[in-house]
Amino acid sequence: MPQQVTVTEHILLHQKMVPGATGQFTRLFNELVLSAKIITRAVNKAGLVDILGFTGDVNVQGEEVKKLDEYANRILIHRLARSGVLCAMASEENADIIEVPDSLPRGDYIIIFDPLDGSSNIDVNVNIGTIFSIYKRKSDSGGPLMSSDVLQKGSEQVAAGYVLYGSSTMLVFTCGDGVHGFTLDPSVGEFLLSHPNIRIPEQGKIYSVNEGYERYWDRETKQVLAYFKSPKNALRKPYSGRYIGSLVADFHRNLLYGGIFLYPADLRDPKKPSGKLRLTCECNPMAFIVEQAGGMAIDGGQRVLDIEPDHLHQRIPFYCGSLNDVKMVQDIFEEARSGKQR
Ligand code: FBP
Repeated sequence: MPQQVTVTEHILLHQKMVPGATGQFTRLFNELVLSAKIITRAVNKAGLVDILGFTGDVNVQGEEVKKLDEYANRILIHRLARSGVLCAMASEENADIIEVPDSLPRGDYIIIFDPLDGSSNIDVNVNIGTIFSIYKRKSDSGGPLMSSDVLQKGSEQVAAGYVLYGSSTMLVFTCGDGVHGFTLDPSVGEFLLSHPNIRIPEQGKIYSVNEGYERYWDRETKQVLAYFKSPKNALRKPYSGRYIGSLVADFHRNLLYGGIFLYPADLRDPKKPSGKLRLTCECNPMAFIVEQAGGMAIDGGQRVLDIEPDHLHQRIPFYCGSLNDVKMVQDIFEEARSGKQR
């Protein structure tokens, strides 16, 4: 039986390769891993305890808050604040930056997270996830925290990842040295390396989009979908359509099999002209992971990781996955912008 590597071992090995590493990152990651285990326990027995359904509150996104979402958010904020290495946090569920209490030691790291992604699937036992994105503050440690410390471009991430709560619980992340997947072995309570150096196939065969919104898309976006459904595409046959409705689950499948996830801008809600997904806590971490795995992520024009966030809950159109597929989307939009006819 090959020796199995735990996630802590992997992080310690990575830390050795970082000049001047202080161990702060390992402590932060350990609290993230512990939070994932606590949330997994609640997700696994959700139907047996009073944790399904709504809390009755509405969050900063204008969405009704799910009890499990609120629970996961509370666990993450509590555990991460006790890592002793953070100067700030931000969550999809909280309107503003979450300060670390004065009573607790602080450090130079910043973490942004979506505590429970795929909230529409929570009550029906379909895969959901937690997404995280880690930065180092830019301003002087001794001085006041600046909003620019939290609103950094995705290309400044030092690490990003997700936990997938599915038939097994997986932790997939990058620290800028490739993408690695760990599976939780409940019998030992450890995340063990199961998917080292994940590479996304350059040519995809799956498209993931909520086609129910097609009538609200512009002409170019409809052309993009027509390409993936056409037998004249690079695959010489229509791609297979797969959509779970949890970004983490759709992304994970496409990362392993090859494909593209699309959440276009649409005209449904004038208040959300740029689509639904959040740049800082959903798109940036997935873009960092997919690029580290050999893929690509754009907002229909530019590289997601080059976008300067202008506020914490900014939404963007999102196209993410296999290199050839996302490049094709970029070409179709560029041609449309240059007035060329397809
Ligand atoms: P939450 O983080 O609130 O769950 O929102 C994000 C999300 O659920 C993604 O996981 C998923 O890809 C998308 O919204 C589904 O949206 P829709 O129901 O409009 O297809």
